[in-house]
Amino acid sequence: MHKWTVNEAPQGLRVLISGFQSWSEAELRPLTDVQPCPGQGWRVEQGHDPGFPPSGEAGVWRSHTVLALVRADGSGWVGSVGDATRTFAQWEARAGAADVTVTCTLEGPEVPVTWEESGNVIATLEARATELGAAMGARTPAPLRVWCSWYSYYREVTLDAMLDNARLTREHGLDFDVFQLDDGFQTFLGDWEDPSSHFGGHARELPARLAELGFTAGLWLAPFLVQPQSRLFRDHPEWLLRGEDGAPLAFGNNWGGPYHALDTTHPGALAWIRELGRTVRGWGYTYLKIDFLYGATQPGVRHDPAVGRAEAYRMGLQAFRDGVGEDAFILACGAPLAQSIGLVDAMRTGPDVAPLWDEESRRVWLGDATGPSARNALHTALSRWYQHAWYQPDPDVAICRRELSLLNATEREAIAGMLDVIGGLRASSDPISMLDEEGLALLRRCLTVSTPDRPATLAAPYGDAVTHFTRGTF
Ligand code: 9PG
Repeated sequence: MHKWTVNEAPQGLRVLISGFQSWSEAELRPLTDVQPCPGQGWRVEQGHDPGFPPSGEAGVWRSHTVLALVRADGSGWVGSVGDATRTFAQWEARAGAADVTVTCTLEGPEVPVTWEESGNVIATLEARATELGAAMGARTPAPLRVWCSWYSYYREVTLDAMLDNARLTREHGLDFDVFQLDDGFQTFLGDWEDPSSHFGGHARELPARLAELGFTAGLWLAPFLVQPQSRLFRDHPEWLLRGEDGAPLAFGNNWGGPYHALDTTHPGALAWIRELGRTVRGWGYTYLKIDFLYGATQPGVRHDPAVGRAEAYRMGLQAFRDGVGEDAFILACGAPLAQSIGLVDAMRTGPDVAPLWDEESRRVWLGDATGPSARNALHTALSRWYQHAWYQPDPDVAICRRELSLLNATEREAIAGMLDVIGGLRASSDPISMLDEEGLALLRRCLTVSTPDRPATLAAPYGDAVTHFTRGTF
Protein backbone atom coordinates (compact mmCIF):
# COMPACT_ATOMS: atom_id res chain seq x y z
CA MET A 1 0.00 0.00 0.00
CA HIS A 2 1.24 3.49 -0.87
CA LYS A 3 0.60 6.20 1.71
CA TRP A 4 1.00 9.98 1.91
CA THR A 5 0.08 12.70 4.37
CA VAL A 6 -1.19 16.04 3.13
CA ASN A 7 -0.55 18.69 5.78
CA GLU A 8 -3.54 20.82 5.13
CA ALA A 9 -6.87 21.33 6.90
CA PRO A 10 -9.52 19.06 5.32
CA GLN A 11 -12.17 21.79 5.67
CA GLY A 12 -10.59 23.77 2.83
CA LEU A 13 -10.37 20.86 0.38
CA ARG A 14 -12.66 19.15 -2.09
CA VAL A 15 -12.13 15.68 -3.43
CA LEU A 16 -12.59 14.50 -7.04
CA ILE A 17 -13.42 10.82 -7.33
CA SER A 18 -14.35 8.39 -10.08
CA GLY A 19 -16.32 5.27 -9.14
CA PHE A 20 -15.47 1.74 -10.25
CA GLN A 21 -17.58 1.34 -13.37
CA SER A 22 -19.76 3.26 -15.85
CA TRP A 23 -22.72 3.69 -13.49
CA SER A 24 -20.80 4.50 -10.27
CA GLU A 25 -20.76 8.12 -9.11
CA ALA A 26 -17.96 10.43 -10.15
CA GLU A 27 -18.01 13.81 -8.47
CA LEU A 28 -16.23 16.77 -6.90
CA ARG A 29 -17.35 17.20 -3.31
CA PRO A 30 -16.21 18.79 -0.03
CA LEU A 31 -13.80 16.29 1.55
CA THR A 32 -15.62 16.47 4.88
CA ASP A 33 -18.93 15.30 3.30
CA VAL A 34 -20.12 11.70 3.49
CA GLN A 35 -19.39 9.56 0.43
CA PRO A 36 -22.75 7.97 -0.38
CA CYS A 37 -22.94 4.19 -0.24
CA PRO A 38 -26.18 2.32 -0.99
CA GLY A 39 -27.58 0.39 1.95
CA GLN A 40 -28.69 -2.62 -0.11
CA GLY A 41 -26.00 -5.16 -0.98
CA TRP A 42 -27.30 -5.84 -4.50
CA ARG A 43 -27.08 -2.13 -5.26
CA VAL A 44 -23.43 -2.14 -4.20
CA GLU A 45 -22.83 -5.12 -6.51
CA GLN A 46 -24.61 -3.44 -9.40
CA GLY A 47 -23.21 0.05 -9.13
CA HIS A 48 -19.88 -0.26 -7.32
CA ASP A 49 -17.06 -2.70 -6.64
CA PRO A 50 -18.06 -4.92 -3.68
CA GLY A 51 -14.31 -5.50 -3.24
CA PHE A 52 -13.78 -1.77 -2.63
CA PRO A 53 -17.16 -0.10 -2.04
CA PRO A 54 -17.69 3.58 -1.17
CA SER A 55 -16.98 4.13 2.52
CA GLY A 56 -20.25 5.70 3.69
CA GLU A 57 -18.15 7.52 6.35
CA ALA A 58 -17.87 11.29 6.69
CA GLY A 59 -14.51 12.52 5.41
CA VAL A 60 -13.51 9.20 3.79
CA TRP A 61 -13.65 9.08 -0.02
CA ARG A 62 -12.77 6.16 -2.26
CA SER A 63 -11.94 6.35 -5.93
CA HIS A 64 -10.65 4.07 -8.67
CA THR A 65 -7.54 4.71 -10.81
CA VAL A 66 -7.36 8.45 -10.05
CA LEU A 67 -8.16 10.74 -7.10
CA ALA A 68 -7.55 14.46 -6.64
CA LEU A 69 -7.69 16.89 -3.73
CA VAL A 70 -8.54 20.41 -4.78
CA ARG A 71 -7.95 23.71 -2.95
CA ALA A 72 -10.27 26.69 -3.28
CA ASP A 73 -8.08 28.18 -6.01
CA GLY A 74 -8.10 25.03 -8.20
CA SER A 75 -4.61 23.89 -7.17
CA GLY A 76 -4.09 20.70 -5.17
CA TRP A 77 -2.86 17.11 -5.57
CA VAL A 78 -3.44 14.42 -8.15
CA GLY A 79 -3.09 10.66 -7.71
CA SER A 80 -2.77 8.50 -10.82
CA VAL A 81 -1.30 5.24 -12.13
CA GLY A 82 0.77 4.25 -15.15
CA ASP A 83 -1.12 1.08 -16.13
CA ALA A 84 -4.50 -0.56 -15.50
CA THR A 85 -4.43 -3.69 -17.64
CA ARG A 86 -4.10 -6.13 -14.76
CA THR A 87 -4.41 -3.92 -11.72
CA PHE A 88 -7.14 -2.07 -9.83
CA ALA A 89 -5.75 1.05 -8.13
CA GLN A 90 -7.94 1.72 -5.09
CA TRP A 91 -7.48 5.26 -3.78
CA GLU A 92 -8.72 6.55 -0.44
CA ALA A 93 -8.54 10.06 1.06
CA ARG A 94 -9.21 10.21 4.80
CA ALA A 95 -9.70 13.54 6.56
CA GLY A 96 -7.86 13.85 9.92
CA ALA A 97 -8.18 16.68 12.44
CA ALA A 98 -5.64 18.92 10.67
CA ASP A 99 -4.36 16.80 7.79
CA VAL A 100 -5.41 14.23 5.19
CA THR A 101 -4.12 10.69 4.74
CA VAL A 102 -4.12 9.38 1.19
CA THR A 103 -3.58 5.72 0.35
CA CYS A 104 -3.42 3.74 -2.86
CA THR A 105 -3.81 -0.04 -2.69
CA LEU A 106 -3.01 -2.05 -5.80
CA GLU A 107 -5.06 -5.17 -6.42
CA GLY A 108 -2.97 -6.97 -9.03
CA PRO A 109 0.64 -6.60 -10.19
CA GLU A 110 2.66 -3.52 -9.19
CA VAL A 111 2.29 -0.51 -11.48
CA PRO A 112 3.78 3.00 -11.23
CA VAL A 113 1.78 5.10 -8.75
CA THR A 114 2.08 8.89 -8.69
CA TRP A 115 0.88 11.36 -6.06
CA GLU A 116 1.88 14.90 -6.98
CA GLU A 117 1.17 18.47 -6.00
CA SER A 118 -0.31 20.55 -8.78
CA GLY A 119 -0.89 24.25 -9.45
CA ASN A 120 -3.83 23.30 -11.67
CA VAL A 121 -5.60 20.02 -10.96
CA ILE A 122 -7.47 20.10 -14.28
CA ALA A 123 -4.27 20.29 -16.31
CA THR A 124 -2.41 17.65 -14.29
CA LEU A 125 -5.29 15.19 -14.32
CA GLU A 126 -5.69 15.60 -18.05
CA ALA A 127 -1.97 15.10 -18.63
CA ARG A 128 -1.89 11.90 -16.53
CA ALA A 129 -5.07 10.57 -18.17
CA THR A 130 -3.53 11.19 -21.58
CA GLU A 131 -0.38 9.31 -20.56
CA LEU A 132 -2.39 6.36 -19.25
CA GLY A 133 -4.45 6.29 -22.45
CA ALA A 134 -1.31 6.31 -24.59
CA ALA A 135 0.38 3.58 -22.49
CA MET A 136 -2.66 1.32 -22.91
CA GLY A 137 -3.19 1.98 -26.62
CA ALA A 138 -6.45 3.92 -26.24
CA ARG A 139 -8.82 3.71 -29.21
CA THR A 140 -10.61 6.98 -29.92
CA PRO A 141 -12.32 6.60 -33.31
CA ALA A 142 -14.65 9.25 -34.71
CA PRO A 143 -17.81 9.55 -32.58
CA LEU A 144 -20.95 7.94 -33.97
CA ARG A 145 -24.58 9.05 -33.90
CA VAL A 146 -26.69 6.22 -32.61
CA TRP A 147 -30.39 5.47 -32.33
CA CYS A 148 -30.89 3.00 -29.48
CA SER A 149 -34.13 1.19 -28.63
CA TRP A 150 -33.78 1.12 -24.85
CA TYR A 151 -35.07 4.42 -23.47
CA SER A 152 -38.52 4.24 -25.04
CA TYR A 153 -39.22 0.61 -25.93
CA TYR A 154 -37.23 -0.99 -23.10
CA ARG A 155 -37.68 -4.77 -23.18
CA GLU A 156 -40.79 -4.53 -25.37
CA VAL A 157 -38.74 -3.71 -28.46
CA THR A 158 -39.78 -5.34 -31.75
CA LEU A 159 -38.20 -5.79 -35.15
CA ASP A 160 -40.93 -3.58 -36.62
CA ALA A 161 -40.29 -0.77 -34.14
CA MET A 162 -36.62 -0.77 -35.16
CA LEU A 163 -37.44 -0.64 -38.87
CA ASP A 164 -40.22 1.94 -38.52
CA ASN A 165 -37.89 4.28 -36.68
CA ALA A 166 -35.07 3.69 -39.14
CA ARG A 167 -37.38 4.57 -42.05
CA LEU A 168 -38.75 7.65 -40.28
CA THR A 169 -35.31 9.08 -39.54
CA ARG A 170 -34.54 8.88 -43.27
CA GLU A 171 -37.83 10.63 -44.07
CA HIS A 172 -37.00 13.42 -41.65
CA GLY A 173 -33.37 13.70 -42.77
CA LEU A 174 -32.01 12.88 -39.29
CA ASP A 175 -28.33 11.94 -39.46
CA PHE A 176 -27.89 8.72 -37.50
CA ASP A 177 -25.00 6.40 -38.35
CA VAL A 178 -26.08 3.39 -36.31
CA PHE A 179 -29.39 1.77 -35.41
CA GLN A 180 -28.83 -0.25 -32.25
CA LEU A 181 -31.13 -2.92 -30.90
CA ASP A 182 -30.99 -3.08 -27.11
CA ASP A 183 -32.07 -5.62 -24.46
CA GLY A 184 -35.31 -7.49 -25.20
CA PHE A 185 -34.68 -9.48 -28.42
CA GLN A 186 -33.40 -12.57 -26.56
CA THR A 187 -35.09 -15.05 -24.24
CA PHE A 188 -32.47 -15.22 -21.49
CA LEU A 189 -29.03 -13.76 -20.92
CA GLY A 190 -26.69 -16.41 -22.27
CA ASP A 191 -29.16 -17.79 -24.83
CA TRP A 192 -28.58 -14.99 -27.32
CA GLU A 193 -29.74 -16.97 -30.31
CA ASP A 194 -33.21 -17.71 -28.90
CA PRO A 195 -35.57 -14.87 -29.83
CA SER A 196 -38.00 -13.49 -27.25
CA SER A 197 -41.64 -14.28 -27.99
CA HIS A 198 -42.63 -10.64 -28.54
CA PHE A 199 -39.73 -9.52 -30.78
CA GLY A 200 -41.51 -10.58 -33.97
CA GLY A 201 -38.46 -11.97 -35.71
CA HIS A 202 -34.82 -12.75 -35.02
CA ALA A 203 -32.00 -10.31 -34.34
CA ARG A 204 -30.09 -11.75 -37.28
CA GLU A 205 -32.76 -10.41 -39.70
CA LEU A 206 -32.12 -6.79 -38.82
CA PRO A 207 -28.68 -5.90 -40.28
CA ALA A 208 -29.61 -6.50 -43.93
CA ARG A 209 -32.82 -4.48 -43.56
CA LEU A 210 -30.90 -1.62 -41.93
CA ALA A 211 -28.21 -1.77 -44.60
CA GLU A 212 -30.91 -1.16 -47.25
CA LEU A 213 -31.64 2.10 -45.44
CA GLY A 214 -27.94 2.93 -45.20
CA PHE A 215 -27.46 2.26 -41.48
CA THR A 216 -24.83 0.33 -39.55
CA ALA A 217 -26.46 -2.34 -37.38
CA GLY A 218 -25.82 -2.26 -33.64
CA LEU A 219 -26.64 -4.91 -31.04
CA TRP A 220 -26.73 -4.96 -27.24
CA LEU A 221 -25.33 -7.96 -25.39
CA ALA A 222 -24.35 -8.72 -21.81
CA PRO A 223 -21.72 -11.27 -22.87
CA PHE A 224 -20.45 -12.09 -19.36
CA LEU A 225 -23.86 -12.58 -17.69
CA VAL A 226 -25.88 -15.77 -17.43
CA GLN A 227 -29.49 -15.97 -16.28
CA PRO A 228 -30.36 -18.93 -14.06
CA GLN A 229 -33.17 -19.93 -16.49
CA SER A 230 -30.82 -20.17 -19.49
CA ARG A 231 -29.58 -23.27 -21.29
CA LEU A 232 -26.08 -21.92 -20.89
CA PHE A 233 -26.49 -22.06 -17.11
CA ARG A 234 -27.80 -25.62 -17.27
CA ASP A 235 -25.26 -26.92 -19.80
CA HIS A 236 -22.09 -25.29 -18.50
CA PRO A 237 -22.16 -24.76 -14.74
CA GLU A 238 -18.37 -25.29 -14.79
CA TRP A 239 -17.92 -21.98 -16.68
CA LEU A 240 -19.48 -19.87 -13.92
CA LEU A 241 -17.79 -17.70 -11.37
CA ARG A 242 -18.30 -19.32 -7.95
CA GLY A 243 -18.70 -18.16 -4.39
CA GLU A 244 -16.59 -19.42 -1.49
CA ASP A 245 -19.22 -22.15 -0.94
CA GLY A 246 -18.60 -23.59 -4.41
CA ALA A 247 -22.04 -22.62 -5.74
CA PRO A 248 -22.36 -20.35 -8.80
CA LEU A 249 -22.19 -16.78 -7.51
CA ALA A 250 -25.55 -14.98 -7.79
CA PHE A 251 -25.45 -11.19 -7.59
CA GLY A 252 -27.32 -8.05 -8.60
CA ASN A 253 -31.06 -7.83 -9.16
CA ASN A 254 -32.38 -7.29 -12.65
CA TRP A 255 -34.42 -9.33 -15.16
CA GLY A 256 -36.56 -10.49 -12.24
CA GLY A 257 -33.83 -11.56 -9.83
CA PRO A 258 -30.12 -12.13 -9.32
CA TYR A 259 -27.92 -13.45 -12.13
CA HIS A 260 -24.60 -15.21 -12.64
CA ALA A 261 -21.37 -14.37 -14.48
CA LEU A 262 -18.97 -16.35 -16.62
CA ASP A 263 -15.59 -17.14 -15.12
CA THR A 264 -13.40 -15.44 -17.70
CA THR A 265 -10.33 -17.40 -16.63
CA HIS A 266 -11.99 -20.64 -17.80
CA PRO A 267 -10.84 -21.62 -21.32
CA GLY A 268 -14.31 -22.99 -22.14
CA ALA A 269 -16.01 -19.72 -21.16
CA LEU A 270 -13.44 -17.69 -23.10
CA ALA A 271 -13.97 -19.80 -26.23
CA TRP A 272 -17.75 -19.32 -25.86
CA ILE A 273 -17.36 -15.52 -25.55
CA ARG A 274 -15.13 -15.46 -28.64
CA GLU A 275 -17.69 -17.53 -30.53
CA LEU A 276 -20.54 -15.23 -29.44
CA GLY A 277 -18.60 -12.28 -30.90
CA ARG A 278 -18.03 -14.19 -34.13
CA THR A 279 -21.71 -15.16 -34.33
CA VAL A 280 -23.14 -11.66 -33.99
CA ARG A 281 -20.53 -10.33 -36.41
CA GLY A 282 -21.67 -13.07 -38.79
CA TRP A 283 -25.26 -11.80 -38.39
CA GLY A 284 -23.99 -8.47 -39.73
CA TYR A 285 -23.53 -6.40 -36.56
CA THR A 286 -20.41 -4.22 -36.56
CA TYR A 287 -21.42 -1.99 -33.59
CA LEU A 288 -21.71 -3.84 -30.29
CA LYS A 289 -22.93 -2.32 -27.05
CA ILE A 290 -21.64 -4.78 -24.48
CA ASP A 291 -23.14 -4.28 -21.08
CA PHE A 292 -22.96 -5.39 -17.43
CA LEU A 293 -19.27 -6.11 -18.02
CA TYR A 294 -18.46 -5.59 -14.34
CA GLY A 295 -19.92 -9.11 -13.84
CA ALA A 296 -16.54 -10.59 -14.75
CA THR A 297 -14.87 -8.60 -11.95
CA GLN A 298 -16.99 -9.81 -9.02
CA PRO A 299 -14.95 -11.18 -6.11
CA GLY A 300 -15.26 -14.98 -6.22
CA VAL A 301 -13.53 -18.29 -6.85
CA ARG A 302 -12.07 -18.63 -10.35
CA HIS A 303 -10.87 -21.60 -12.41
CA ASP A 304 -7.38 -20.06 -12.48
CA PRO A 305 -6.75 -18.66 -9.00
CA ALA A 306 -3.50 -17.05 -10.15
CA VAL A 307 -5.41 -14.56 -12.30
CA GLY A 308 -6.59 -11.43 -10.49
CA ARG A 309 -9.94 -9.72 -11.04
CA ALA A 310 -8.68 -6.98 -13.35
CA GLU A 311 -6.77 -9.41 -15.52
CA ALA A 312 -9.73 -11.84 -15.63
CA TYR A 313 -11.93 -8.99 -16.84
CA ARG A 314 -9.49 -8.06 -19.55
CA MET A 315 -9.19 -11.69 -20.72
CA GLY A 316 -12.96 -11.81 -21.21
CA LEU A 317 -12.98 -8.48 -23.04
CA GLN A 318 -10.08 -9.55 -25.25
CA ALA A 319 -11.95 -12.75 -26.17
CA PHE A 320 -14.97 -10.73 -27.25
CA ARG A 321 -12.77 -8.32 -29.24
CA ASP A 322 -11.09 -11.29 -30.95
CA GLY A 323 -14.50 -12.68 -31.87
CA VAL A 324 -15.99 -9.49 -33.37
CA GLY A 325 -12.75 -8.38 -35.02
CA GLU A 326 -10.46 -5.37 -34.78
CA ASP A 327 -12.65 -3.25 -37.05
CA ALA A 328 -15.89 -3.64 -35.06
CA PHE A 329 -16.96 -0.68 -32.89
CA ILE A 330 -17.35 -1.72 -29.25
CA LEU A 331 -19.23 0.46 -26.76
CA ALA A 332 -18.67 -0.83 -23.23
CA CYS A 333 -21.30 -0.21 -20.53
CA GLY A 334 -21.51 -1.10 -16.86
CA ALA A 335 -17.78 -1.61 -17.28
CA PRO A 336 -14.70 -0.96 -15.14
CA LEU A 337 -13.32 2.16 -16.77
CA ALA A 338 -9.53 2.26 -17.06
CA GLN A 339 -9.30 -1.55 -17.37
CA SER A 340 -11.16 -1.31 -20.70
CA ILE A 341 -8.75 1.14 -22.36
CA GLY A 342 -7.36 -0.11 -25.68
CA LEU A 343 -9.98 -2.83 -26.16
CA VAL A 344 -13.10 -0.69 -26.51
CA ASP A 345 -13.91 2.24 -28.77
CA ALA A 346 -16.41 3.96 -26.52
CA MET A 347 -17.48 3.82 -22.89
CA ARG A 348 -20.62 4.84 -21.03
CA THR A 349 -19.20 7.22 -18.48
CA GLY A 350 -22.30 7.58 -16.32
CA PRO A 351 -25.51 5.90 -15.19
CA ASP A 352 -28.55 5.71 -17.46
CA VAL A 353 -30.50 8.73 -18.57
CA ALA A 354 -34.22 8.53 -17.81
CA PRO A 355 -37.11 10.72 -18.93
CA LEU A 356 -37.00 12.51 -15.58
CA TRP A 357 -34.48 14.95 -14.13
CA ASP A 358 -33.79 13.52 -10.68
CA GLU A 359 -35.00 10.81 -8.37
CA GLU A 360 -34.25 12.45 -5.06
CA SER A 361 -35.56 9.58 -2.94
CA ARG A 362 -32.96 7.15 -4.24
CA ARG A 363 -30.14 9.65 -4.72
CA VAL A 364 -30.39 11.49 -1.40
CA TRP A 365 -32.29 9.28 1.01
CA LEU A 366 -30.91 5.93 -0.16
CA GLY A 367 -27.46 7.41 -0.86
CA ASP A 368 -27.39 6.03 -4.38
CA ALA A 369 -26.75 8.27 -7.39
CA THR A 370 -26.18 5.32 -9.73
CA GLY A 371 -29.89 5.17 -10.59
CA PRO A 372 -31.31 6.28 -13.93
CA SER A 373 -31.98 10.03 -14.23
CA ALA A 374 -30.84 12.86 -16.49
CA ARG A 375 -29.16 14.55 -13.52
CA ASN A 376 -27.14 11.48 -12.48
CA ALA A 377 -26.12 10.59 -16.02
CA LEU A 378 -24.87 14.05 -16.92
CA HIS A 379 -23.34 14.91 -13.57
CA THR A 380 -21.24 11.74 -13.63
CA ALA A 381 -20.21 11.98 -17.29
CA LEU A 382 -19.20 15.64 -16.75
CA SER A 383 -17.10 14.71 -13.72
CA ARG A 384 -15.11 12.32 -15.95
CA TRP A 385 -14.23 14.90 -18.61
CA TYR A 386 -10.52 13.90 -18.65
CA GLN A 387 -11.41 10.34 -19.73
CA HIS A 388 -11.87 11.37 -23.37
CA ALA A 389 -8.21 10.33 -23.64
CA TRP A 390 -9.22 6.74 -22.80
CA TYR A 391 -12.11 6.14 -25.27
CA GLN A 392 -14.99 8.03 -26.85
CA PRO A 393 -17.23 8.97 -23.93
CA ASP A 394 -20.87 7.98 -24.24
CA PRO A 395 -22.97 10.30 -22.07
CA ASP A 396 -26.12 8.35 -23.04
CA VAL A 397 -29.14 9.53 -24.96
CA ALA A 398 -30.73 12.94 -25.33
CA ILE A 399 -34.47 12.98 -24.72
CA CYS A 400 -36.28 15.32 -27.09
CA ARG A 401 -39.80 13.92 -26.97
CA ARG A 402 -42.55 15.40 -24.79
CA GLU A 403 -44.66 12.25 -24.55
CA LEU A 404 -43.57 9.50 -22.16
CA SER A 405 -41.40 12.00 -20.35
CA LEU A 406 -41.45 14.10 -17.18
CA LEU A 407 -38.74 16.44 -18.45
CA ASN A 408 -39.71 20.05 -19.06
CA ALA A 409 -38.38 22.23 -21.87
CA THR A 410 -35.59 23.70 -19.73
CA GLU A 411 -34.43 20.23 -18.72
CA ARG A 412 -34.45 18.98 -22.31
CA GLU A 413 -32.36 22.02 -23.27
CA ALA A 414 -30.00 21.44 -20.34
CA ILE A 415 -29.35 17.87 -21.52
CA ALA A 416 -28.56 19.13 -25.02
CA GLY A 417 -26.17 21.74 -23.65
CA MET A 418 -24.31 19.26 -21.47
CA LEU A 419 -23.98 16.71 -24.27
CA ASP A 420 -22.35 19.45 -26.29
CA VAL A 421 -19.77 19.92 -23.54
CA ILE A 422 -19.14 16.22 -22.88
CA GLY A 423 -18.62 15.35 -26.56
CA GLY A 424 -18.30 11.74 -27.65
CA LEU A 425 -21.19 9.66 -28.97
CA ARG A 426 -24.55 11.23 -29.76
CA ALA A 427 -27.59 9.11 -29.19
CA SER A 428 -31.36 9.14 -29.05
CA SER A 429 -34.02 6.65 -28.24
CA ASP A 430 -37.05 8.75 -29.06
CA PRO A 431 -39.74 7.11 -31.20
CA ILE A 432 -39.49 9.45 -34.19
CA SER A 433 -43.27 9.59 -34.56
CA MET A 434 -43.50 11.22 -31.11
CA LEU A 435 -41.41 14.23 -32.11
CA ASP A 436 -43.10 17.51 -33.03
CA GLU A 437 -41.24 20.27 -34.92
CA GLU A 438 -39.60 21.50 -31.74
CA GLY A 439 -38.52 17.96 -30.81
CA LEU A 440 -37.09 17.30 -34.25
CA ALA A 441 -35.15 20.57 -34.15
CA LEU A 442 -33.73 19.73 -30.72
CA LEU A 443 -32.78 16.22 -31.86
CA ARG A 444 -30.99 17.64 -34.93
CA ARG A 445 -29.00 19.87 -32.58
CA CYS A 446 -28.21 16.91 -30.30
CA LEU A 447 -26.86 14.95 -33.27
CA THR A 448 -24.20 17.59 -33.92
CA VAL A 449 -20.89 16.06 -32.87
CA SER A 450 -18.73 18.29 -30.64
CA THR A 451 -15.27 18.20 -29.13
CA PRO A 452 -15.13 17.34 -25.40
CA ASP A 453 -14.72 20.44 -23.29
CA ARG A 454 -12.92 20.76 -19.97
CA PRO A 455 -14.28 22.44 -16.87
CA ALA A 456 -13.72 26.18 -16.87
CA THR A 457 -12.21 25.92 -13.39
CA LEU A 458 -12.27 23.71 -10.34
CA ALA A 459 -11.99 26.76 -8.09
CA ALA A 460 -14.46 27.24 -5.21
CA PRO A 461 -17.13 28.22 -4.37
CA TYR A 462 -18.64 25.76 -6.82
CA GLY A 463 -18.80 22.18 -5.65
CA ASP A 464 -20.83 20.62 -8.36
CA ALA A 465 -19.18 19.69 -11.63
CA VAL A 466 -22.33 20.50 -13.58
CA THR A 467 -22.04 24.17 -12.66
CA HIS A 468 -18.52 24.28 -14.09
CA PHE A 469 -19.25 23.13 -17.58
CA THR A 470 -20.98 26.15 -18.95
CA ARG A 471 -19.53 27.24 -22.29
CA GLY A 472 -22.24 29.88 -22.05
CA THR A 473 -25.08 27.46 -22.72
CA PHE A 474 -26.94 27.87 -19.44
C1 9PG B 1 -30.68 -2.85 -20.77
C2 9PG B 1 -30.08 -1.60 -20.16
C3 9PG B 1 -29.66 -0.57 -21.22
C4 9PG B 1 -28.92 0.58 -20.56
C5 9PG B 1 -27.76 0.04 -19.76
C6 9PG B 1 -28.27 -0.96 -18.74
O1 9PG B 1 -28.48 -1.13 -11.77
N1 9PG B 1 -29.36 -1.59 -12.55
O2 9PG B 1 -30.30 -2.29 -12.15
C7 9PG B 1 -29.28 -1.28 -13.90
C8 9PG B 1 -30.16 -1.88 -14.77
C9 9PG B 1 -30.10 -1.55 -16.11
C10 9PG B 1 -29.16 -0.65 -16.54
C11 9PG B 1 -28.29 -0.06 -15.68
C12 9PG B 1 -28.33 -0.38 -14.33
O3 9PG B 1 -29.14 -0.30 -17.85
O4 9PG B 1 -27.04 1.05 -19.12
O5 9PG B 1 -28.45 1.49 -21.53
O6 9PG B 1 -28.83 -1.17 -22.19
O7 9PG B 1 -28.97 -2.01 -19.39
O8 9PG B 1 -31.08 -3.75 -19.78
